[in-house]
Amino acid sequence: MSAARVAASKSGARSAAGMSARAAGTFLGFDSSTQGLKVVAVDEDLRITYSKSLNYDKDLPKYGTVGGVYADDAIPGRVRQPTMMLVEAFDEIIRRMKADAFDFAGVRAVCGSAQQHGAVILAAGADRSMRKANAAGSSLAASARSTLASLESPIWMDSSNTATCEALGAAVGSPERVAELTGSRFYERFTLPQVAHLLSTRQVPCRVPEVTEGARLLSGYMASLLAGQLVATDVSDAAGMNAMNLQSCEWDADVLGAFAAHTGMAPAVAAGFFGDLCAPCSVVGTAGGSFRAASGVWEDCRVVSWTGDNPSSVAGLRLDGPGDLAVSLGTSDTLFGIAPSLRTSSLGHVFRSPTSASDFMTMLCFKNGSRTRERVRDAAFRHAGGDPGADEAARWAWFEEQLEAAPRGNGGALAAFVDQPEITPDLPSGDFFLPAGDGASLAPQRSVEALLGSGALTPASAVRAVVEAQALSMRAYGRRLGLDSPRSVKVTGGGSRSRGLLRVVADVMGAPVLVAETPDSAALGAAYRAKFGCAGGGAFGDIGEPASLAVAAEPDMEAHAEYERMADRVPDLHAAIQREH
Ligand code: XUL
Repeated sequence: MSAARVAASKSGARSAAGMSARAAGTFLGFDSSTQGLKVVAVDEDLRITYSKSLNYDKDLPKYGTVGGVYADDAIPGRVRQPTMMLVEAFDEIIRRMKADAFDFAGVRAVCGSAQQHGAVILAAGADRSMRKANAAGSSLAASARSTLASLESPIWMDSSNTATCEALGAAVGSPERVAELTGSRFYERFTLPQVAHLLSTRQVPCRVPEVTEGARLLSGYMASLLAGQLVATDVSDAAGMNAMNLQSCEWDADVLGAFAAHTGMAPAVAAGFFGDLCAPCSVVGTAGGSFRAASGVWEDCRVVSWTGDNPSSVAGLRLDGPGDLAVSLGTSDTLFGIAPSLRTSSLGHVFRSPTSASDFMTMLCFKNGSRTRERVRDAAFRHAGGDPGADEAARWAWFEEQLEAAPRGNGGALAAFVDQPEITPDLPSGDFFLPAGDGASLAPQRSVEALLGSGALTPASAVRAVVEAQALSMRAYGRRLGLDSPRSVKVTGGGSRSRGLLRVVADVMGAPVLVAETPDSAALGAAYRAKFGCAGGGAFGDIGEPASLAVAAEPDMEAHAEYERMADRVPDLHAAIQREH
């Protein structure tokens, strides 16, 4: 008899309730994102039975984050998150789930996703101290505390390490070569260049293994937290580290050699610095003592390897094959799909698939997503004399009206709105406007306020310009990576609530736009992956058919032809911006 059954027979009424719930079976998916933590539960038929979310700024105010992060004005490009905030969010959400009488005893497996690339830096003896705290049934926060060599995690928004990327690039070879090896050229936000920078600038002690034991992706660390010990990292998220060889799914010897040389670490130590790797959706453990004590899950509840939010959305949106594209409209906007063939490039990324050991996924990430839409919306709203006390719902309703009011294509003018230095392609911060017409040059005004003030933009055309600029950029660069002839585009993330925006995406991509039942496709994908992990083999599709996605917009092919001509000019606009800076 298993330990779990023994526990069940000893605990009377709870065991009876627990066993019936277990027979029904629930699969739990978390999404530890930049701005908050979400959870979605599905039943055996993949129906959503529960969801909950919390927001770091509002629900864990003692950390004083803005948009979930600390942006450091003293060091340009530096963006961090307090690691303990990410961890405490689990204790908090579990408390709230229990207050809702969520039936943890029915959970068969748990999986999750985390914002990609972010790292947790481990203190010496991390695994031992995590196991010890779990044996004592301490809170998840207490089990994490002594595992951390740094209380802050570098995250995907950080771009303070350009010099380190250049040094690593010079050591390994051209951007194309690095992309061939790892799926992406060295990008500032990727884990290995982030960690190399922290160690080489001594922001984190580089005494390995005496003081610092290693580093893990946020996804791998969160899975460890639930399992109560350090567990292996899923290859689908490890591909976002610039450390793994995309073909062999092992740490790449050339890249780790450059990492060791850059940080002064012994090569043998560097080889073990990022821990073990595992195939997608591996069962990496069962619920640890801290997770069990906090929630009441059974000790045979499986923990399935976590992945990144974008790969998890591939699972949540059930992308089936080439031609099935997805757009995620969140803090960053991403365009991704199953790769038709393995084609790497120095712009964009190739990851291992989150749902199959043999496939790949292709992705482009645009740093300027929802926050940029909001900034342009607010500037246009102010300029139009909108009520400064208007809430978010009223502002978005106004945004929708303005989007409809401006003519499609803004008469052929192009724009780029850049809060955070953009990476697809590299663009400096600023707002840029290129009027229509041959030989036109960039407007001298470099902020949306100044463009509105000069009359180059009206409130309505500013709203349309930001939506079209983002969609056209996806189209222009997506075509280059082979994401060119979509059958359909599945849209997820907060931005998928805007009907007008979905229509622009349909017209720009020239394909029907589908939206999911929940905008939380990453958490949903994690719940599906939890079920797949339990199945122990077969194809992802075998876990069952989820509710079908609804068609939210059909493309107007005349509009599409117009947008195709505009998309052809987008790289020229970006080249002009780069030339002038
Ligand atoms: C993807 C990326 C972002 C984060 C956001 O490469 O950096 O989309 O995953 O959570």
